[in-house]
Amino acid sequence: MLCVVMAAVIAAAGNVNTSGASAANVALNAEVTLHGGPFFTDGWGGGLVVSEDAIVDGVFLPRFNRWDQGPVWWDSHDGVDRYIIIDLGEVYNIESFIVQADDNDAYLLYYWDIAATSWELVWHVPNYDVYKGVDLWGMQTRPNPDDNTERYLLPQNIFTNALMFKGDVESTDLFFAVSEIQAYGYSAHRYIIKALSPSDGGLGTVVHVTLAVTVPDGETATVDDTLPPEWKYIYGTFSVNGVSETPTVTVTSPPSPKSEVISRSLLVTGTYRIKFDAKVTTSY
Ligand SMILES: [Ca+2]
Ligand SMILES: [Ca+2]
Repeated sequence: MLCVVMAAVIAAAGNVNTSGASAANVALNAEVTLHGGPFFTDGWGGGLVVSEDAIVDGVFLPRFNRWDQGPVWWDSHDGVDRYIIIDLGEVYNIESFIVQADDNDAYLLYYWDIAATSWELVWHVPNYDVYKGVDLWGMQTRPNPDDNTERYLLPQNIFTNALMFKGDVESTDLFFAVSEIQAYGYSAHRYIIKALSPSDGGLGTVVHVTLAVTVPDGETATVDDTLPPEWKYIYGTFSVNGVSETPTVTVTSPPSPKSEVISRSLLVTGTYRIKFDAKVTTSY
């Protein structure tokens, strides 16, 4: 029997948000879904129906644009709890936001706390019905209606893969609208790729593979172990910190020789010891 031990310590959290690197809008073209009740109904009449993708298309409407002529809008006079989910697709370290929404409402922007598995408020987007003594109307950007590029900087970065946006029913005329949500940050997800060596076993050998990975605070990882083509993963032998699991096993596409890739995502900070067995099925 042979053993292969590999260690991977991924970059410290502080290295993700390297000073000097510019944060990108990580919500751009993300997947948006509308929930809780009908949108684009009632209102003032004559409101436009638009794609929910308008919220993340990177485009602001002209300042003072009418609330129901271009944004995603909803009428909450029926008391139904509506909300918008933005699925970012992977985990990001986010430092700031910009929102363009109807002036005379406050809004609640939440993020999905991966470790706590709950929605947490990240920005209570202010009501700008009156801003700096001026009575505004229509679509207005927060934090700065005079500057669509100014960002609301969080007191501390968050680490998330999804956002939720709602109207604040305590501060509104119950006609809500949003035309743009931007989240500025950095990818916090690392891919750890390990290719095992054919020289670690001969024909018929069962090889025990151990991979040690430390995921620091503020990051997540996907570990991909690629077997040599001569090896075959032995099902039922995969464990993480001693607990049996079923990993994601994929086979690399042709051309031959095909290899198996054994994957596990690590979404919570910690130290992991991943073990599995493979058998050498072809001589080389
Ligand atoms: Ca937009
Ligand atoms: Ca309103």
